[in-house]
Amino acid sequence: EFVLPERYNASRLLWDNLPERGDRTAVIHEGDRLTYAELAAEAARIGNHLLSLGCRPGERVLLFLDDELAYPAAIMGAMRAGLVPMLINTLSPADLIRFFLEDSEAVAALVSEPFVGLFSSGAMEGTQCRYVLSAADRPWAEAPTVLEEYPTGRRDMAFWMYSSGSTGRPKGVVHKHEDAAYTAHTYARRILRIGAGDVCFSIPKIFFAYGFGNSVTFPMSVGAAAVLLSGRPTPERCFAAIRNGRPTLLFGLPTLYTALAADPGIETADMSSVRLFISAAEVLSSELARDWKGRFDRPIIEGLGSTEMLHIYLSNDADEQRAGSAGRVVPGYDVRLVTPEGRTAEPGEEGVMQVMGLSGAEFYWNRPDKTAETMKDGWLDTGDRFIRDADGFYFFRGRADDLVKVSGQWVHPLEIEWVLNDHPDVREACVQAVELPDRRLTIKAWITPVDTGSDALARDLRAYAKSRLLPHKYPREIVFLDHLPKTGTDKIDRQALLRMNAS
Ligand code: 3SK
Repeated sequence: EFVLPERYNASRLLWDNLPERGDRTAVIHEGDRLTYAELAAEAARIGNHLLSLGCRPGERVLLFLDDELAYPAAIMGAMRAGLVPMLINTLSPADLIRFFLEDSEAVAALVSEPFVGLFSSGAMEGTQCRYVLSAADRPWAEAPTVLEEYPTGRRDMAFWMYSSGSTGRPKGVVHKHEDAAYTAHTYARRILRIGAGDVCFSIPKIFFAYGFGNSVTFPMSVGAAAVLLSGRPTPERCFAAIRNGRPTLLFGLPTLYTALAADPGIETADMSSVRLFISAAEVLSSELARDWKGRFDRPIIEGLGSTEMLHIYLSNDADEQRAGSAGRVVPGYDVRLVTPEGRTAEPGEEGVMQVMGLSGAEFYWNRPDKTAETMKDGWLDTGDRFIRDADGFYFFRGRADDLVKVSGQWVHPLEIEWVLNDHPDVREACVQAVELPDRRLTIKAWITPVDTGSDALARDLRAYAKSRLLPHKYPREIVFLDHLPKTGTDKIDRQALLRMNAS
C-alpha cells in the first residue's frame, strides 16, 4: 500500500536515509564517492545558498548539469528549500535554453563546468535569471549543512522536466512531490525489486526522466548506491564504469545496447556484477535481446514509460519476458487501449494507449491547449498504438499519427523498420515516409550496415522486407550511413534525418 502524509516533500527520499544509513555510499563518480550523510550535507548547502540569494519557495531553478555529484544534491536541496528544480537536457542549444528560461521564469541556474559559457550575462539578459552558479566552483561551499524542510504538500509542484514531443516547442511537465516516491514504490520495488545492496548505473542521464529514477530516486528510496558517468557514454567509457563500479542494475536504451554489442570491448566486458539489464524508450530488436541473453546469460528487461508519467508503467520482469513486447502493466498503473470508435480494445485488437497512475503530471506549464488534448479525467493519452495479447503483454504498433498511404495503400513505416532491424547485415535502421517532388509519399530507410552498404545489400533488404511483410511494404529508397543521428536521450533523431533528406 502506498500512503504518504498530506505534508510531504520529495527530499525525504534522501533525508530518510540519515538515521540508519548515513554512512552508506550514495553516489560514486570518477573515483569520488559521497555517503548519504555527505550527500544530504551538500544538498543542504545548495538549498541554503539559493535561499540566501533571495530565491523564494515555488520559484524555478534551472539545472543544466551533467551526471556528477552535484546533480542529485542540487535536486534534493532545491526541493527541500521549497524551490522547483528543472532538469534540462545539456545538449540544448542557446536558443532553446532561452526558451526554457522565459517559459519557466527561472530565477537561477546551476551549471556544469563545460556549459558555463552558454549562460553568459548577455545570454541571460531580459530573462528573470539573476544567478548562474557553476557546479565546479561550488559557491555554496560555506553554506550551512542543515536545512529545514519547507512545508510542501504531497501534491504541490516539486520539479519539472521538458517533454520534447514530436512537433512544436517543448512542454514543461510539472511533477508533484509524491510522484517520485510513487515510481519508486511501483516500478523500482515491484519490477526491479531494488534493495539497499544494489548499485545502479544508468547510461541515460539524469535530465531524462528515465535516468532521474534510475540514478537518483530509486537508489535513494532504499539506501542503494548510484554510479554516475559524465561526458559522452562511449562503449569504452561504459565498459570502464561497469568494471570499476560493479553495478547490479544496468539501465540502457536499445541504441546503447546496440552500440555496446557492436564494440570489440564486448568480448572482454565483465558484466558479472549485473543482476538485471533494463531497456526502455524504444522497441528492442528481438535479435539483439537474444544475442545479449546468449552472451551474458541474463535477459534485458524491456519497459516503457514517459516523462509525463515520470517512469515506467509497462514492463517485462526478471521471471517472464516476451520478445518485442513492452511488457505488462506495472502494478499501481491502469492502462487501456482505445479504438477509433472510442471503445476499449479487446485482446489482439489495436488501440491508442491511455495510462493512469499517481505519478502522472496533471498539467503542462502554460499550455492549457496541450493539457486538455493529452490529460483527460486522470488518463494520459500517449498517442502510441498498441495491441495486448491474451496474457496481458503489450506490443507497440507505432504512433497514432504515423500511418501513411504509399501507392494507395496504408503503411506503418515502423513495421518495416522492425523487420530491417532483424536482418543480420543491419546494425541499425530507421524507416520513415518522405515526400517526393510531386508531393506523394514514399518509404525511405536509413541503414547502418554491420559491414559495408552496397547495391546488392539494398536489393537483399528490399527482398527481405517483402518476404516478411505484405509485398507493398518495403523501402523504395535505401541510404547507408556510418551512424544514425541521435537525440540528447540517445533515440534516433528522426527529424534530423528528414531535414537531411529535404536539403
Ligand atoms: O521513454 C521511456 O520509455 C521512458 C521511460 C522511463 C522514464 C521516462 C521515459 C520517457
